[in-house]
Formats: sequence, structure tokens, C-alpha cells
Amino acid sequence: MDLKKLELLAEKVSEPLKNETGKIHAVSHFDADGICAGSIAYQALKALGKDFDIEFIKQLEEDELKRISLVEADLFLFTDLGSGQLDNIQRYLPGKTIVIADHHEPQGEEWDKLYHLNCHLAGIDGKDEVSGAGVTYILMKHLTKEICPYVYLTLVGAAGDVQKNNGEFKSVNNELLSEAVSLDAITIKKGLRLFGRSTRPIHMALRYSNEIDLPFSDDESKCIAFLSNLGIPIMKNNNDWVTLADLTDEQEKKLATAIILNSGITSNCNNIVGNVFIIPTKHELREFATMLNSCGRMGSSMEGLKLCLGMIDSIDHIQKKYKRKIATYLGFVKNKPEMLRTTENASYLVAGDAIEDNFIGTIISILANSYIDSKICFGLANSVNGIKVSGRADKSLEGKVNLKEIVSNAVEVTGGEGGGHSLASGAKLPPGVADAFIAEIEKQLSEIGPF
Ligand SMILES: [Mn+2]
Repeated sequence: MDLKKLELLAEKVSEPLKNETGKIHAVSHFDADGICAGSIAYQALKALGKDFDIEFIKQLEEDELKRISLVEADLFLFTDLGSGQLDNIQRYLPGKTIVIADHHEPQGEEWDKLYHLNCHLAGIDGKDEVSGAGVTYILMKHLTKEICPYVYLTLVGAAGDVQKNNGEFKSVNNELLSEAVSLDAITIKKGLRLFGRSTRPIHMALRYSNEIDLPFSDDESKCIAFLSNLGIPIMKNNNDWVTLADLTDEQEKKLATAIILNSGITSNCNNIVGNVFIIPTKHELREFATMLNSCGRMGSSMEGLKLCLGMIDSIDHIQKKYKRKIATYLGFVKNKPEMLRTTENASYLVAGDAIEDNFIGTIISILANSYIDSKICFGLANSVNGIKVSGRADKSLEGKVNLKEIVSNAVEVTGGEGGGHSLASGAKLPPGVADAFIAEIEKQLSEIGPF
């Protein structure tokens, strides 16, 4: 890791921002990392007294760039996106000053009005070493120290982009973590790695956990009984549900021990108990990232930014609408069984226009954990100019199946782009190739399955 090199580059890239007296237009990605990056940029530009505005977008496609080119501004700042679209940025924003802070792999040629901060230019891998928010933070820190208290957002971004490995950060992320801890912006405690620390009732956290596998975890009432046997209440005096964050350390330890005993694990409890990272809002990193993602998917990224910067302290109204939308989509799937195709290898939810592309990943994750028996499932939904695909494999297939590879092989035949990890991957396909894509996946799974 060459953080020094990245910081040197950041100094150069920060110059045009420092000197700009005209209008700045900032554009960031609409997911958790992009919202964190945008929040850091917003806070810095505000502290510097700049004239700016900010927007969040799903993808920096040509159509978006055409629209952005009509925005009257002297400097365009792109965060958590931009590096992959250098040629189009140059083409649609000629003569403008362009600043990019991104961690996606650069594609295209640089030009003289481009000020480009990207971790890859310093030999740092943007996949798991630093988030888009991290690169933006490193840039903005050269302009104002007023963003330092928000350093933890770089790790929310990293958690949102699934950069933690076995629950730990590495490289630049780890440096940023040390900085956050030293500023008291993150507290690390040993605890249960159960998703939804402060936003899910404990019995529901057990019921829907991906991390732990209790023999009875598909039965809500048994989860409740399990907790009450341990003397852990599920409801508070004010009738609110108890969350993991409400437990005393003693209770949490007791629960962890009981979970380990009941899941029959003999070694490597690291997935269950380990470092838990708590941010000043009292949320755990990944849970906060999930909240921001729900803002983005609901078209309310700005509310996410306000939450990040402490201008509001709740997004309950968005979460409520988000949950309602998910329930509606799950209802569609149950009412239209023909949407779901099941083979001996996998299940495919071919949603067409019935489910928004922003939601297909979440829906397929939920179905994989509850409704679908197949150990591998894919969701396909129509999106602008194509089809969005999300694939999930059960964690029992770790080491046996590599979805990233399988999807990449399939898109070589169908066209489009694929990526991700061994147990969770995604793709963007051209329109009209859903059946061909499924056939390609089937061909590969037949060789290694059934599971
Ligand atoms: Mn990102």
C-alpha cells in the first residue's frame, strides 16, 4: 500500500477546488459509499464557503452526462464514480475543470483539465483497500480539517461496498479506521456479529441472520423462546422491541455463548463473535450503510446525506416506505409463481418490469434466505437499456461455487458486464438476453451441480 503516493496526488488534485471561485457542481453515486463520499464533499465545500450544489445518480451513463453538461457550473466534481467514464466526461464536458475522487478502475485517457484522484493511480486496489468515500476524504482533508470528525463515513462506505474481509478492514481502510478510533469517531467492541444491531428486534435479527445458523432460526417463536430461556427480554417497558444494542455486555456474552453452543460450531467462531464497529450515531457500520442504501434506492439520497452530516437524526419515514415496497415486491413473487423458474441447479426470478432494478438484489437475498429452497438463485429485472442481474449462493457452497466466475463466463456469451464475489455477484445485460443468460448459467452449473 502506498498511501503517501495517494496523498501527494491528492494535494495536486485539491488545487482546482481550493482556487475555484465560480460554481461547483458535485455528482456522486446513489449507494451508501456514494452518499458518504457526497457527504464528505458537501461538508468540505460548505466549510470552504464554496458556491456549490450536489446530486446523486445511479450510473454515469451517456444520457446522464448529456443532462449534466447542461448544468451551469465551472467545475464538476465526481465522487465514487467517474474514473470508469473518462472518455465520455471529456466528450460531454469539454473545457470544464473536472475533479474526480473515485476507487473504480480508471478507463480511458486523461487530459489537461482533468484532476484525477484514484487509488489505482497509487497502486492501491479500490476493490477492498479503500472506498469512494475514503478517496474523497483523502482529497478533502487537504482542503479543510473540518471533515476529520466525519472520517468514519469512509468506513461506512467501505462496509457498504463489502470491503470487509472476515469482518476486518485492510490497507488504507485500516489506516482510516485507526484515525477514526483516535478521534473517537468509531468505537470497536468485541461482540456478536449479528446484522441489525440497533435497527432489528433481536429475535428478528436471529431469525433473518446470514451470519449465524441456529437449527431453529427459521421459526420466529423458537427464537423468542431461545432468548427468554437466557433471561433476555424481547420487549422494553415502553413496548419497543429490544435490539442487540440494548443488551448489557454480560447479556450479549451469554447470548453469544448460547449461539455458539447451539450452532454446533467447533472451531472458528469469528463469523459469530468479533470486532463490531460502532459509529457516533450508535449504529454499527454495515447497518448504517444499509440505511443509506435504502435512501438511495428510494430516490432519497439527499436524506441520507443529511443523516450522515447530523442534519436529521432519523430516516424512519424512508425506511417505512422502503419496507412497504419490499413487502409489495415479495407479494408479487408469491402471487405470480410463473415469475420464478426452478431447475435442479438453481432458481431464477425473472421479474421483467414487475420489480425495480434497484430492488432486485435485496429481493433475491430475502428470497434466498426464506422462500427459495435452491442454494443458488438469480434475480433478473429490467433496467434502463438492459437487464440487471443479482446472483446469490448459499454460504454452504463457499469454495465449491464461484458465482463471479460463472456470471463473467455467461456475459462473455450474452454481452454485458459482470462482477462481484464468489457467493454474491451481479451483472448488467443488454436487453432481450434473459433466456440466453439463464441457459449459459445452467450449462455451467450442470457441470458442477446439482447442489
Ligand atoms: Mn464505491
